[in-house]
Amino acid sequence: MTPELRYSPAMVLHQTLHGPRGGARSEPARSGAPAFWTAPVRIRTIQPSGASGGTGDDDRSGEGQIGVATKTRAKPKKPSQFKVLMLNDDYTPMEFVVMVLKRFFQMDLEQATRVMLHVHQKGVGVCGIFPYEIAETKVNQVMDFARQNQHPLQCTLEKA
Ligand code: TYC
Repeated sequence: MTPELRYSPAMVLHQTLHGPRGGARSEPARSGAPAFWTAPVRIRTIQPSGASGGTGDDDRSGEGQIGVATKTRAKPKKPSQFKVLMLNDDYTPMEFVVMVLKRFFQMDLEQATRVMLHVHQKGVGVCGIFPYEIAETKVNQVMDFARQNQHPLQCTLEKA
């Protein structure tokens, strides 16, 4: 028997819950992946000898079969980011666009003016990058506010 394959049930359970060294989250991520982006883990278990009608030997007897079980740890989804884009039009007043950028994207006057002028000149510009639900909320807030003020200002989102 290979000594390093002899794990107690408690160790196997610990590995299943916490990963090979019990501290995957606190270890520096390999290959530059974010800490929450965990790799599938391989765990080893010791199976009781004989699937049925075994001798009753447990893994301490040295007679138990060595089995390899693979278990994929639940991998938390990396939140995908979305750009909120502002589109140019010929009718919305520049002052209104600046007000929108200040109000919904927490820009100061200088930033908001720069972004507004960029959109005015290029046709489209990025107001910010957010997780999907926040980006969607911002788009709705901008569109509602523009509609209430009878401006045709358009805002949309795009995967970052
Ligand atoms: N082009 C508009 C004007 O000349 C100003 C404007 C800028 C409108 C940015 C929309 O997203 C926009 N009044």
